Amino acid sequence: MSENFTFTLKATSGKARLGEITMPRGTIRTPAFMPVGTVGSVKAMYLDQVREGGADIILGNTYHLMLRPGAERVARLGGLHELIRWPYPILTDSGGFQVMSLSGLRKLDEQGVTFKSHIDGSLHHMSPERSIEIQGLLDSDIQMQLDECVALPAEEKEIERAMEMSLRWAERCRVAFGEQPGKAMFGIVQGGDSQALRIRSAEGLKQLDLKGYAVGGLAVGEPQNVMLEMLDITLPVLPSEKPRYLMGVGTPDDILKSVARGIDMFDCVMPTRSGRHGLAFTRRGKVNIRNARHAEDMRPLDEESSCPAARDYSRAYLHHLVRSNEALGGMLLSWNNLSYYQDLMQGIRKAIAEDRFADFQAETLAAWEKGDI
Ligand code: PRF
Repeated sequence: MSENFTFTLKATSGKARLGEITMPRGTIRTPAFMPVGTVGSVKAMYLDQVREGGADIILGNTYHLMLRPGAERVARLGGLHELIRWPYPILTDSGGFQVMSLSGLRKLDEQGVTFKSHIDGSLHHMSPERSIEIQGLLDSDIQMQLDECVALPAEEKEIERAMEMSLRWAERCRVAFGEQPGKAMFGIVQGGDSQALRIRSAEGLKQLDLKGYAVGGLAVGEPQNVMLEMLDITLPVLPSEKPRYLMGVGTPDDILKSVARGIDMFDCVMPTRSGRHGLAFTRRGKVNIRNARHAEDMRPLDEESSCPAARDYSRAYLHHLVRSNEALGGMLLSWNNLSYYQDLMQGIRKAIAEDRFADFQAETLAAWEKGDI
């Protein structure tokens, strides 16, 4: 296994890229989907299943883990990998985005962000340096800069202020991170729905010569075509030899269209969260298993799936479990959904290797649109 963090482009199909990130804890096949393990658990899943389903890397959250169990405590316990029993790569988000969406009272200025814990109301401060320090205490393999994500729609001035500050925070994070050969710190492009600001953000980050670049501030209220337009103008600015990560995205449709534009990494709570709410992803579209029409349907979700949850359990049983609020219902649907997402990524990678990504995209969306039978 590689001592260093490296990204190798193996093939392209149109703008879609097949690649591999190697680092001491493992290899990440890209395009990659990273299951979200916010508090150090991929909700309702055993990590063995997450791994078996095809995940090369999972995501953890600085915000949640600093509040509970605490970054210093995780370090004393041997780091996040040791604690949660996942020896493979972990990417941690920096905390800024979660502070904005979850914490109570918060104050954001050049120094960082002061916020109230959503757990016990206690007051905390996080600077760009402290975010990197926490991610180091967690022993995260891919660390994200602290940034400010503005929800859309927003005033251009407000988007510009947040983008410029995120750029200055990127520099501070880069200094705090220093040189760590087997690890990486990624910058985050901001700039809302403004083409000019997106380009400025990407150019500013490029100067910092980071190991990877994320696109943030999207899927925050804007229509899909705006998100895709932002990718179209941002990605050509970023260095092609570095991985690109679209944060918090998305639906299978979003993923296919973003891969088509050159995105290499994704994370999203969608497969696990919607699984816990009774929504199943299948090759033939989404199935709301709570719906009465499944009550006596003895067919599985997908008889051809590689996942036992999809193949071996009837819709009638899944319907009953979800309606009864049984934990097993959420477990089986999360398992099914993460398998669906990982199978989609595997299909994407194979299609790029065979230079038929556009056909694969069209076929996948057509089968999805034809709908459940
Ligand atoms: N910044 C960070 N994390 C994020 C986002 C962001 O803009 C998003 C936006 N889709 C999701 N997660 N740090």
